[in-house]
Amino acid sequence: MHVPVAIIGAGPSGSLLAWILRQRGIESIVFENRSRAYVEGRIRAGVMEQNAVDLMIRAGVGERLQKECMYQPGVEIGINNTHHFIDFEKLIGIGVTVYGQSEVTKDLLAALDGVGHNVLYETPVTGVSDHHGDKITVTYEEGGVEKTMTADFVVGADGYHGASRKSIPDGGIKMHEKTYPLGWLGIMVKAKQSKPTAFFSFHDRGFALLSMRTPDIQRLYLQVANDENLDEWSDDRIWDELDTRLGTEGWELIRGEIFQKDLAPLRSFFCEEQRYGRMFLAGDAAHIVPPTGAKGLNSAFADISVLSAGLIQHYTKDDSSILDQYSKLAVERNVQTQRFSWANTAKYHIFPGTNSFERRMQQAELEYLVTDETAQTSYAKQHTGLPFAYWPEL
Ligand code: FAS
Ligand code: PHB
Repeated sequence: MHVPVAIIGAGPSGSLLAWILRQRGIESIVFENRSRAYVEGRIRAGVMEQNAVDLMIRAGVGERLQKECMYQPGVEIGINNTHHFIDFEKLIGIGVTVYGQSEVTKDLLAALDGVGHNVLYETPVTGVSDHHGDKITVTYEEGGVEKTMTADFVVGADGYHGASRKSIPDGGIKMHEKTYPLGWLGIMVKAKQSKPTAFFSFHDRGFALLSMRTPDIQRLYLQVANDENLDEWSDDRIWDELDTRLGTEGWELIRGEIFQKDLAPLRSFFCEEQRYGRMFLAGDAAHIVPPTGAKGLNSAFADISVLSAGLIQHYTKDDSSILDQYSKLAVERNVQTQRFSWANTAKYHIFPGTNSFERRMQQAELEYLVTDETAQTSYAKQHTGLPFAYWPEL
């Protein structure tokens, strides 16, 4: 069996790519390791840059997003229990959008299902070979039977732990990685909003973040150790700690039923190339950022915007000029996203082993941010997102 494009992973990257290519009549097959329910049920990102929202709308899968999303004109920053609003709208005329990644994934998989697109769930890819051949080969397991097929191109959209990047021989591409001695304890809560926008808080006891999914579902995070034992965190202990790190005079954090708790270790990782022969890497398969910049999903969509533009041009105009720039353009944008996420993580978290001088300087960094309009404008530009180098012709 042979297809033009074999996509590994039906997360936001893989499913959006399959959908966009299909709009232009380009055939693809999507391999997904897990069941559809599992993929849709994963709680991850929640903040979308305007470019990511626009890409969903242009691709014709933005209807529910536009109805149910929450637009945020800025963010609130906390510095040891003082609260400060940074008004992105006033500074640069644009804000961010809250719409859960699980909702994005549901919309994309429903759209693909609606047109009977070939998404093979519970069908793990176990290997990729002939990267530099006339055709590239995918080995996968279907119903416990090992099978192979070929494609013109493979897109590795299978996340950090996927098979695609692992199929590249050592030294095939350069990679950079940093793991932080930090984790985020995340909770999903049934409660009314306590703030109109996301609220990032620096506190001597550690970082805390208040975010949301809907007016009635809140998403909150506490900085903990990256190997924290969640059993030691009762609901009351979590709420008390959130109150301590987020609280201020005259403001109340509204409590509610915690219906999910999770722990995410913080990591920075990226590849210096996002192409190896006939295989392209996109999204978390190529780069991971600590969530402090809310960039994970948005960087994935930036990759898909350029890659889909390149594949469409290749198949509809027999011109590979965009495709040949994909790796360079994707890495250029991602390096700046890495820098913002790393710098934000350094600003807000309390690192083991830092002394009072270093912490005072972190606080001073934030005090400068909340008092200087130039610094706020730069922050707003980075938080709302860098441009997409190319957009698919749809
Ligand atoms: P994904 O990891 O979403 O999707 C890859 C898909 O490939 C998965 O469905 C997987 O099952 C499948 N797969 C893997 N191996 C396979 C194989 N061998 N064969 C077939 N399929 C295979 N970003 C934020 O901005 N804010 C957040 O709060 C945030 N929280 C996060 C929390 C966690 C725990 C994680 C891991 C990430 C978080 N992110 C967050 C980042 C997140 O949003 C990612 O950037 C986003 O999921 C990237 O999407 P994909 O590239 O599609 O990768
Ligand atoms: C979220 O809503 O889950 C979220 C928001 C902002 C971040 C990270 C996560 O920086």
